[in-house]
This record gives sequence, structure tokens and C-alpha cells, in this order.
Amino acid sequence: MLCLALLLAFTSLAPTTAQSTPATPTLREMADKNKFYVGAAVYTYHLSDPLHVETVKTQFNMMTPENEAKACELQKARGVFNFTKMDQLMDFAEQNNMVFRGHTLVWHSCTPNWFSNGKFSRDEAIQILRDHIMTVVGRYKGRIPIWDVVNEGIADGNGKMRVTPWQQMIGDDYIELAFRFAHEADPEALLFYNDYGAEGMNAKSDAIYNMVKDFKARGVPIDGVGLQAHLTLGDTRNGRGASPRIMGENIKRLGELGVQVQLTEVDIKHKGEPTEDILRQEAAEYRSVLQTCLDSGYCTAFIVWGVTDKYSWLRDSRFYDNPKVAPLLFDDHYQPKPAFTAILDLLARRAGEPPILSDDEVAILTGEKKPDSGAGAAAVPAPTKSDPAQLAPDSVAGAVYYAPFPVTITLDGETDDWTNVPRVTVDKGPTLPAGNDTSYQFAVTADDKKLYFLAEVKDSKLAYGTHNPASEWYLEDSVEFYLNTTGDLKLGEYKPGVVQIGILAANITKPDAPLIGGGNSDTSQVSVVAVKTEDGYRIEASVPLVTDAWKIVPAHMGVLGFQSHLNGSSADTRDTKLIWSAADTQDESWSNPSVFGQLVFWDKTK
Ligand code: 9MR
Repeated sequence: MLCLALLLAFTSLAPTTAQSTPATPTLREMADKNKFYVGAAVYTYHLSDPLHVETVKTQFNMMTPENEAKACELQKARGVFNFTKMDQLMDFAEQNNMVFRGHTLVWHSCTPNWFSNGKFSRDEAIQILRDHIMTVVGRYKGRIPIWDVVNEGIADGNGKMRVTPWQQMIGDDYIELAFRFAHEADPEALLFYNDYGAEGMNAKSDAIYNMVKDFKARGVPIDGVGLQAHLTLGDTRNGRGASPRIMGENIKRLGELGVQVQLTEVDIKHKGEPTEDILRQEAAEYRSVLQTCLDSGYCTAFIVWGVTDKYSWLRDSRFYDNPKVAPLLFDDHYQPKPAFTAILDLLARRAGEPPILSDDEVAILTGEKKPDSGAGAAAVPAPTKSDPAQLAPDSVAGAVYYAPFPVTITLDGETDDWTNVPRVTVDKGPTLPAGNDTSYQFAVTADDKKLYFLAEVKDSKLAYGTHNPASEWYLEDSVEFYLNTTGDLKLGEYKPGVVQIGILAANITKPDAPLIGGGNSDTSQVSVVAVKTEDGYRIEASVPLVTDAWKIVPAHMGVLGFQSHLNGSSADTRDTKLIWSAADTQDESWSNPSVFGQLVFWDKTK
């Protein structure tokens, strides 16, 4: 029985997924690789929003009807069932190979009025309970593998039975009866008891534990406990209910009774605006809760209570008083939030796939490291896009550049193919002449073969062609870009896979081989075109994604160390140094890649 209970047999239920390629890992792909379920609550009205549909089906392998399977929705008049919306959700789940969680058969908050307001004898009420469950579970027999049979049957505070119409008309054994009827209707379905505020060790979770223990001892068919996990920022801190130790202890004791646990309605509310700090803390807490679930060995699914913040139930003032609350994984525009990246990274790492975040970023999230200077230590940014036409989010000044892909560029000195690739202006640096008028913009993109770099330099006095390009290239007009492809953004020295590519303005003269310099630049196989422009010069360059020195796989939210400099000369030697990464205050990038910023790939098709 333990086996049967624990196995929510991933293989038999597991959808085959993956419309997307391995280069762009989705949450769903990473969940599949872990033989784990990530789900989201969905309403039928969400399905008329194409972005919503796309997000649900690509990112989740499980779904729950947020409201439309509840008794007050399905059986508005006695014996009259309306399954239109349920069927629509069911069809959607099946078309997209998603496991459907039935939520919920018996819940005081959504009991049909005709029942709550009626006066039924115990026997009549039991008959009504049985009819409802047999009809609903029976209709979807074999299609809905998990049901939340009873929701929130235990009272807050004291762990006693909640007083509900079902409990009043039938008695405390309505819960047990509901489980028996559900089992009768579909003996294969896994049957869950679901509740909130029972993540940690408290009177309610004790009561649930005792009930499950009793059910198991007496053969009442129960297979799982759903911990809703409607959390508030801070709930995962030491000593709190959702902390790894306390929630871990609760999940373990339930698991040892022979039931599985699922986190069924995860969201994290907070006060005020979702500032960068709040979003970072939220990410940390999402990650912590998922980690506790995975570490327990008994937790088989992680379901978020909605997809985009804009449709969260917490935005409804009847439930929560903060119209700005941002409790979910995707923001109002379906952009993945730091919380999304944090759990994607955790699942990727556990599956032995390339991490999504650097070790430093994880250490900052988990609080082991304070954010400080240096690329590797930069906070997880919340991507925002000020111009909808732009192919990737706005850059984070001096820290993160979002590079859209796939975009194919022809190195021809023209910029029409760079349209809507975000540009970053660099006009600061450690060495600037009085009245400096030199600045440049850079942009980066990639397709499936190459990484492309563009620099548009404003420079009223070009100076090139007077230095030895092999050794003194940086003393004359030149633009540099740097890559750290090793995955270790803390790296403090040059190793294979780290490269400084200095591109001389002297390439305007169209030499046979590109004039380049910089550490490891001979391993870069860089191609270059340089042209004069009205107010300076322009450089287009590309490097192969795969060389003997590195393998770059552009993946959505995948990270490379990245830096860019400009060297300016107006007469015979360098008088201007412009530097993008804010972590490099002293022109150290040539020897120390830990001061690079980050290039984050952004799949423009998402
Ligand atoms: O999110 C749901 C909201 O849209 C409904 O109006 C509400 C009433 O049916 O139910 C909400 O979902 C609840 C879930 O079914 C049980 N746990 C608490 C959830 C939030 O209230």
C-alpha cells in the first residue's frame, strides 16, 4: 500500500512533453526529468488568453481547476449538474498531456446553497454526499488520477473538526464517508485530504496526522495529504511553519504513515509593491519550499495557485488587501519572475542539467552570501521591458544584459538586422579626458550557430593604425567584448573558455585577417566588420557558439559572464576608457573575469 500510495506512478501518469528544445529548458521539462509534478490552478476564462495557454502548457505538467470543479459550481440545483467548464478544463489537460488534479469534492466554502440552507436528515445528507461524489468522480473515472476529496475539514487554532453544513448534518464521519464514496466511484484515483495552515507542526497538522493515522489503521482509503502552502513572505524563516526543519518534519511524519504529500496551492503574499528585494526574497522562499518538498522524499507535486500575478485570487480585495501583491511565478505580462528562475534552477540542478543560476546567485538567494560587487554576486534581476517591440527585457545598468535569440545577423556593417535588439549605452569609465564626447552603444544576440556583437561608437576623432596590433592594440581606438563561458562567474583568472576580444577600429581598412587583441582572443575564431559612420565607427563581430575553447548553448535565462570596454585615442595614445560592468571600477577585466557582468539569454519566441 505504501508503494501504491507513494507512487503517483510518474511513469504511467507522466505526460510526454517537450514542444521546446533542450536548449530552452522549461519548468515542465525539468519537472519531467525529476519525475516530479509542477502544476498550476486554472480557470476556463484563462484559456481565452493565448499567452496564458502557452505558459500553462509549456511550463506545467499538472493542472488544477481553481474553482470550477467545486460542488457549488457543479451542482447549483439538487441533482442538476453542469459540467461544461470542467469538461473544457479536462479536455485542455488531456490535449496537453497534463495530469489533472480534481479539486475539490467537499468544501464548506463552496457547498451548494440548497444543501447548506436545507434541513436534511443524516441519511439524506449521506445520500446527497454519495450522489455528488459518485456523479462527479464517476464521470471522470480513469481521467482524473487525483482528487482532493475533502478540503479544509479541520478548524483553525484548536485542531477540532470544522463546523460545516456537512459536519452538522452528517457528523464527523462525513470525511471518512466522502473518501469511501470516492474510492467506490474510482478505485484507481488517489484520494487526498487538503488543508491550509498545516504546513508546519501545529494543532491543525496534528489533527490531520491523527486522522490519516486512524484512516490508515481502519482501512479508510486515503492516499495523500495536500498542504496548500498559501504563504506569507517570511514563513520559511527558521522556526516558522514553512521552514525546512518544521515543514520537513511534518511531511516526514505524514509520509511515514504511508501517504504522499503534495504542495497544492502555493503562493506567497507580501505587503506593498513587489520591489526587487521582495521579489528576491519571494524567489528564495519559493525555492526553499520546493527544496523541502523534494528533500522529504514523500512530496510528489508542487502546484502554484495561479500562473500570472494579475489573475491571482489575492488580487481580489475580498481575500487580500494589496492590489499590488505579486505572489506567483509569472508577472502581469507573463514574464518569468525571479521565483520562477529560482525553482527552475533547483529542478535543473537536481536533474543533473546545466544550472540556470550561478552558484553565487544561489548563495545570495539562500542567504549564504550577501550581494556585493562582482558579476557573480549580482542579484537575480526581475526582467522588465519598457518597449514592447524590444526583443528582450531592459538591461540592468552595469550588471545584466538580456540578449534575445534567435536572431541572425549578417556581418555587413549595416544595422537593419539589429532592429529591436536591446542597446546599452556606455559613457562612463575610469579614464575620461576633460570634455569627453566619446561613448558607444553595444548589443548582443545569437542564433543557433553564432553569437553576434555590435558596437556603435561616437567618436569625433578616430585614431588607428599607428600601434602594433599584436601588443599595443588597446592604445588606439578599439572596442572590446569579453565572455566567460565556464559557468563559474566567480572565476578570478583567465582559463580556457574566458576570452577578451579587442577589436581595432583599424579593421575599417579591411585587413585580410581581423585585427584583434586580448586574452585568449586567438581561440575565439572571431569574424569582424568595421565601418566608418557619420559620427564615429561601427563594429559588427561574431564568434561561433562552439569552438575548441567553449560550447555556448543559448537557453532561455541561461547566463554567461560578459563585459565590454572601449579604448579611445584622439592622437597617439589612449586617453579614454569606457567600461560597462559596474563591478570593474579599475580596468581589471583583462585579468579578472569575476568583475564581468552577466549576459542572460532571452528566447524571443517566449
Ligand atoms: O482561488 C479561488 C478563488 O478564485 C475562489 O473565489 C475561492 C472560492 O471558491 O476559492 C479560491 O481557492 C481556494 C481553494 O479552492 C481552497 N483553498 C483556498 C483557496 C483560496 O481561497
